[in-house]
Amino acid sequence: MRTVHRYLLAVAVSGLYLGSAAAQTNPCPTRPSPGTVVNNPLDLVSQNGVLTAAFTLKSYYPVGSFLQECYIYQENSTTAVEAPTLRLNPGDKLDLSFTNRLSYLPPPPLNLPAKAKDMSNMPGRGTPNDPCTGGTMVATSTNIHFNGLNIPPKCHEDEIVNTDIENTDPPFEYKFTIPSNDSPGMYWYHPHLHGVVTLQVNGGATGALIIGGMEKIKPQVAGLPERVFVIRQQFLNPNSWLPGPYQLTLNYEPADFPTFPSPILKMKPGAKEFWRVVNSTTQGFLNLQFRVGGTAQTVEIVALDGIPVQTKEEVTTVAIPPAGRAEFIITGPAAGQSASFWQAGFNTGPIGNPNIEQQLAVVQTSADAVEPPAMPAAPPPGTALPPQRFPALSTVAPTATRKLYFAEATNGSNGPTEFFITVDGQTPKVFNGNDPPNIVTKVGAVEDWTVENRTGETHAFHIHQIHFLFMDTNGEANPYQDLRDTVIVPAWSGTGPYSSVKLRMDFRDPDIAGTFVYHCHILDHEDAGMMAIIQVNPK
Ligand SMILES: [Cu+2]
Repeated sequence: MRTVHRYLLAVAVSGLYLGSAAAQTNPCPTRPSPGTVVNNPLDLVSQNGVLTAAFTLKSYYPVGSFLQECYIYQENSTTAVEAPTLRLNPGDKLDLSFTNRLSYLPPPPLNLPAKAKDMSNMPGRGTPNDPCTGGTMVATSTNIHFNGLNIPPKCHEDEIVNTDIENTDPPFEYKFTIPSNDSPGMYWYHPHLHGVVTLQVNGGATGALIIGGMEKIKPQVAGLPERVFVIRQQFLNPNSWLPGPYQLTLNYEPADFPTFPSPILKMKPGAKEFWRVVNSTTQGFLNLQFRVGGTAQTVEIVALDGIPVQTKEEVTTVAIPPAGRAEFIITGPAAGQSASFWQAGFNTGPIGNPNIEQQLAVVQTSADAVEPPAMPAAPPPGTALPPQRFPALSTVAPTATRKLYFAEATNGSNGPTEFFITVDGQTPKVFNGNDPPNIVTKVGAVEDWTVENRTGETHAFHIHQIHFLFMDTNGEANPYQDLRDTVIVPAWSGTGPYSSVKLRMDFRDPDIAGTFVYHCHILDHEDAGMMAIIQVNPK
């Protein structure tokens, strides 16, 4: 039985005031200062096929500054860090013990009448105090989504519609196995409880997850220094409902030049490096460039959304929607040349929010620069490739075709703006986890979906549990025919045919049977209703 969240506004408001009236001290590990060297996040590496770890989620909201939400590893220790990178190999188990200790003092401005109203309409949830089905959601409720992983949509694995973890004991246990045929690549984790996702991701509760073995599929990365970049976005209004000032951060270091000096990357002259970037912003579309002497350099794409690319893909601008990942090889500047890492800016359409150009980091070269650890060596020639999922998706005949569309209403009955993702022919409705699924299919299906954008702003289509073949945009073939779990759906100009993307969805894996979601990964849109449910029945 499906249950959903009730968001009782009165409870939520009173729940904001936890603890005493005394000023809160910052429980989060200190974040790096502007203008300092950028380091990789701490790596937690699986041992003998298991990665065991414990996180505590805490928050801090200093008056007049940015909200912080931190996944703390080794709390109460001098080596406490936030949001380490989880590193596992195909077939490994993750055993993550998670404790929610969110409290808001002072409360963040939950000035979202549309959201609150949407959620207050939802029926009550299931068994109280069972994080898998029940309890009443409050502002400090949370859960974790493992973005991009092709694992079961089950409680304690990767289920986010009903899983609601409160600030109580005992810890909640996430336990799952990385499929043995999963691709090496970059994934990420973040809260995904409908209604508070924007708030919590805005506070920085995000981290990377890397499945090892890229050098076995893409030997060109073997031995290269490996950098892990988590790009986040923080709004002064942490719900970022209204467009306002925001700051990008690179591994938590402010990337806000010229207000602050830029983050620093130390490199050896001419060094080739393997960069792994996750866009964990709440709503930022990134056009990444590595510039030498002011000119964007060609970079070689190795993987997108955790899946190694099929064909040679060389670009000067790496476009990543919110939630997307890009892994690529850069060649550093010669001694004496200037170089920098940029968000080149992204036009999100006539009514989209600004995504302005921003220098993310500057490179300092020296022969004795300390580089990050290198990727493993390539396997000996002739070694068989590890098994890969989504085989030959481009040649599979689809079992069904569907059309979906993004739409917005500015005069809806539920608030100033409603956000929808709708199956063509159904009535547009904001997300309600208690509604019947919008799409029902079964294990084994391979479906071609056209996703239209009927609005004047860019959206980011994302689906849980699976990847899809990204076939075309506005009828133009994607030259790389790569696999994604998140894709840019361009803004519609307002005249002529709607903008659209065509995707081939792969529901062949029996392990992903169940109920899960697809949505816009602009998190404000998701929180405001631009999400829907698909049910994949067992074969
Ligand atoms: Cu959207």
